[in-house]
Amino acid sequence: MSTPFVPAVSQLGSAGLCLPLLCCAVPGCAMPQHPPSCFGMWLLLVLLQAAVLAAQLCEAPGEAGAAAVQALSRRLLGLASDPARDPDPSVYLALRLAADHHLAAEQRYLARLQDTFQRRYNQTLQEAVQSHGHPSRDATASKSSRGEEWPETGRLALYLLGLRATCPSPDPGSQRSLVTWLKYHLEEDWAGSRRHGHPLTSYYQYGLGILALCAHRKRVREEVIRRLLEAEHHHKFRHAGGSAVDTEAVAVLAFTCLERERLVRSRLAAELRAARRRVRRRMVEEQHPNGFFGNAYSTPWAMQVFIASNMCQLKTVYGQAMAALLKNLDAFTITATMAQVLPVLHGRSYLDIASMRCQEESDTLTPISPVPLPELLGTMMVRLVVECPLPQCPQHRLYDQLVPAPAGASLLDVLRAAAAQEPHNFTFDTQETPQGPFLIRVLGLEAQQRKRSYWQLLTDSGTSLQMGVAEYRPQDGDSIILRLSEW
Ligand code: B12
Repeated sequence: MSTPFVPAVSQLGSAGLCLPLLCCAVPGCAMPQHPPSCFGMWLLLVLLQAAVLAAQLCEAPGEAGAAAVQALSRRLLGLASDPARDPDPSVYLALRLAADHHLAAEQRYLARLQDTFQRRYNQTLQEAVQSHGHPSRDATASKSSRGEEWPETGRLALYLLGLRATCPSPDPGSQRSLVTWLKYHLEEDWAGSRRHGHPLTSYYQYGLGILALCAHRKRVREEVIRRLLEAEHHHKFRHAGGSAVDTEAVAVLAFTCLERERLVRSRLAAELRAARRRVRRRMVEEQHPNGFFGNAYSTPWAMQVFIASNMCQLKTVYGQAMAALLKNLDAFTITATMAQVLPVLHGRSYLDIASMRCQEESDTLTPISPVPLPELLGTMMVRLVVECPLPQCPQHRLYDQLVPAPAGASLLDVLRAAAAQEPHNFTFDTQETPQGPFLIRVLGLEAQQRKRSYWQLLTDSGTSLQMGVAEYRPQDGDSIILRLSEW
């Protein structure tokens, strides 16, 4: 699989690159004999060649790997072409970071994203303050089902990263107000973290916010960066029921960007470098024997850290993770997880967004439609348990019933079957998210963002499920626990 700008460089041939190098090696043949523009050209070529080699070293190896990655790219394009699905900036990023493109479809997807975000952020921050006395959060913040409002740090950050990956780059003037809004959301998150000990959204979104501002070469207050650094240092990324890998990786990408773009003073840069090494070491030490860092879905994020540090040549570590992903590609069935895995399969990290080259993008990708799952015959029996161990709950176990459902049904179908069965004593609600339907209420008890509570999905052995209700398919005889937990 080749990167889009390979031909331009390789046409110049290795001789073009080797001559100046040879010249440097010969006594008396010093570079100053060459005019500075020639040296600049030479340096550019070396850097380009290095970038090409880096992406090639990091991408899925072999013909079979390339074919599997292309099939996944085509499936994501198929899903992205469906106008019934809300546009998601991560999907656009995955399309842009791929080796092959469907430029017209990408353009259409961008237009849909712009429509969504521009409508949300049509007022400048200043106008919003003037008309409401404070920024009108209605237009810009996410609302929970009960109308609680939260900063939209992560989504806006992903959208701004998407704009940075657009070819040709959109007019910077049009992005100025979005950048200001992102700074505002990040500051709100930072203020929240001082008040509550954690950002209002999450450290994952906080990290994305810093990364996106950095990719746009915007400075972030040192105090805001230090908050993320301290959180990493004090192991605050891990939360109940989840691993820290995804968040650690996003934070390290942000740190690497700040260092690379020289947006921080040298002392802080040294601390960010140390954090990057610390996280990388931890990832290597904690890599599972099966090759994953954390689980299948956090592994692509960890791999981005190695790509961004030019360390995919750590063959045993990176190669094992890549092999594990290729062996488990069928775990990536929904647009959100496909979009997170595709960049690394192409050997790219989100840091490559800051140096996208628009020339010679290959435009041959064609979409394929999702294949419907084969229908299984018969029924299965699933035991459904609802637990509420928090102090505000009336009792610990609130529900425990056997639920019959069609074989192969998703957990969501099982919940629907439970709600439909006599004596109608089970109720639940979900909220649509880019990751799929998120379970927010069970038996009238709502998970609250403000209290950082959520409905955790577990097996009866207490293992947290790695998929959401629409994606997970229980087997006959399984027990599933829905537990109101804090994260
Ligand atoms: C933070 C986080 C959470 C927080 C979200 C709360 C919050 N206010 O931020 C909490 C702890 C509640 C959470 C819960 C779960 N999570 Co979670 N979460 C994440 C994480 C680290 C970041 C998400 C984020 O902020 N994205 C950025 C924003 C801009 O994108 P977004 O799509 O708008 O994000 C929202 C939704 O994604 C939603 N959300 C978070 N997790 C999940 C999981 C599912 C299945 C759904 C439908 C929605 C959802 O909350 C986000 C914030 O509002 C991701 C890591 C990753 N690689 O994506 C995992 C991740 C998305 N979560 C995952 C999982 C498995 C879960 C759980 C199913 C775990 C469980 N067994 O209970 C539950 C969801 C159960 C339910 N009630 O439906 C997996 C999903 C894998 C997959 N196949 O889709 C991920 C990828 C982690 C991983 N590496 O395994 N999660």
